[in-house]
Amino acid sequence: MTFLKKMSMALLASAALALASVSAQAADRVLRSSDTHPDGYPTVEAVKHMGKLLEEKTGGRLGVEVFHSAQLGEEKDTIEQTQFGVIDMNRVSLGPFNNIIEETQVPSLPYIFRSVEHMHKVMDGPIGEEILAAFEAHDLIGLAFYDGGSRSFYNSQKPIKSVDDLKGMKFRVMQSDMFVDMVGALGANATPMPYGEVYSSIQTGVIDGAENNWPSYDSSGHFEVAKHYTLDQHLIVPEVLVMSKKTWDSLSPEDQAAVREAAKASVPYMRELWAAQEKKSEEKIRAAGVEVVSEIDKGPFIEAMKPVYEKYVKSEKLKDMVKRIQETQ
Ligand code: GTR
Repeated sequence: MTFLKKMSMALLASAALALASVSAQAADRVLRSSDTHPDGYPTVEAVKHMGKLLEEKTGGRLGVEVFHSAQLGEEKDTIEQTQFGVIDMNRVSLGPFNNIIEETQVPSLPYIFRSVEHMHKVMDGPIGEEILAAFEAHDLIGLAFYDGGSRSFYNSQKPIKSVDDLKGMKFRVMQSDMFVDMVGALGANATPMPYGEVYSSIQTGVIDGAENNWPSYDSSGHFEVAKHYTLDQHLIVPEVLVMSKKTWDSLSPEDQAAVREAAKASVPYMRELWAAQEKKSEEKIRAAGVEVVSEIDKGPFIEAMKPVYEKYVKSEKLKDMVKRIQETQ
């Protein structure tokens, strides 16, 4: 090897080291947090912000590094890894928790919330705290809820203007039995599938479409292959930031309190980013020529969801929670 080549390799190696130390941040202990979304997405930025606050609160004892873009895997798998303590923190939709933690089914019920404001009111109050507390029995600590807007159907075939138009179509849903039944109740077929497989599955015609909010429809690129979006807004499902109980148990009570405070303090920041991103994504998608059906009678959609409530809201505990949510003004 020539001297010059050796020199340039040494330079490269030190540049890589410098990069690694920058991304590993200045904290003594850096917690690894997973997110399926790309860098810059509101959830990713909110957890980064939470990490900064945590570093300040703990005088540099703890920090957070966000592994965005599903670098650590798809949501269902990263949830298991977080339960095992392989991943310290995770920002996920409540959907993939539905099959594991029954309390998460309630805020994931179709049309349970009248509006995003109603969802905030519920999740910011005692019902939200009860749901966060339910994670602990499953080796996770629920820290805070983030926004996920409202989710609507998009597809590659035709504009959907009524429940009838959905008949026989194939949609991807998150890995939750309740969402499979939700799509079934509308007369369509559901395929639970990891988020990362949706684009190619629509492109190759394995499915006709999926359902999501404006920012995810945008950042996933799904709008490029599914150009019909119907704002039926069947779900206003919150997202959640959790910590592995293993990691939690290794922290001092003081640091545990700092984690909780930093997570809660990142919520208003997230909501601001979210509101701005929703607008930006909607503008971009409309400008790209997507056909958006926004005038739609939601009545028949809501009516069709009755069997889903009957099947999933069975125990007294869940019935009571649904009732309290409906009564929340
Ligand atoms: C997004 C959500 C992700 C993921 C995704 C999906 O809106 O933020 O956490 O659940 O939807 O549909 O898989």
